[in-house]
Amino acid sequence: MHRRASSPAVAAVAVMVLAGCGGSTPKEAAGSPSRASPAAGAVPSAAAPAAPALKPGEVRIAGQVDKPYTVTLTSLRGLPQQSVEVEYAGAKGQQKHTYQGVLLHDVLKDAQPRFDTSKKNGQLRAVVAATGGGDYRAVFAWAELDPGFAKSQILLAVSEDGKPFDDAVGPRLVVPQDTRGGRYVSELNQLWVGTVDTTVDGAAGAFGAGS
Ligand SMILES: Nc1nc2c(c(=O)[nH]1)N[C@H]1C(S)=C(S)[C@@H](COP(=O)(O)O)O[C@H]1N2
Ligand SMILES: [Mo]
Repeated sequence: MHRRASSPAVAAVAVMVLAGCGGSTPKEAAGSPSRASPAAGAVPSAAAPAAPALKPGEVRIAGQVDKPYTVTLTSLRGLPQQSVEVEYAGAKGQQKHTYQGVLLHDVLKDAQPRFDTSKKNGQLRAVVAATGGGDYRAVFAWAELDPGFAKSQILLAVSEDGKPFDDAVGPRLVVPQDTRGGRYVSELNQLWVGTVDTTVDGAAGAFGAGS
């Protein structure tokens, strides 16, 4: 059995798509009895359309994409599977597991991210924010999860060491290139894809453009 209780905050998290990640969490929170986070302070973006309420175990893929959609462990099991053996350090020491699941890249590209095609390698400006139980969140650069760019096999895992995750708990992100477990987001419920537009010292990064 997976050791994390399913979060009661899943539905609340669904309306928090663009809200900032509020409270700070200790680096190693594995010993804490509950990872549920308060929804207070979360301000839904005025621009965001009403978010559909997520059922336990559902993962919403949205953000700057043309086809937002929802996956579950059941739908993920119907897709091509990969298997990875990984090792990572966590609060409980060194972990070694075999995970089976679907490439994160496969799942995200089906949502048709809106990359900035007016820019060279527009997809390299994109990021993915993965949110799990307790509003735990980690960010990825698109290039780290795109097998066309990096030696990457980031998965939405459906099972750990041959044991399927509970349907109501949902998939776990598996990040073979990471040596620490921090981005192995459990009880995954949101994947937000977006392009980063930077403003530094009040200016867009256009210096040298056209030269
Ligand atoms: N939803 C969620 N996922 C999480 C965390 C968390 O607090 N909440 N902690 C992370 C951290 S810091 C680590 S080290 C690993 C621990 O994974 P393990 O339980 O397999 O050792 O889970 C990661 N995934
Ligand atoms: Mo950790």
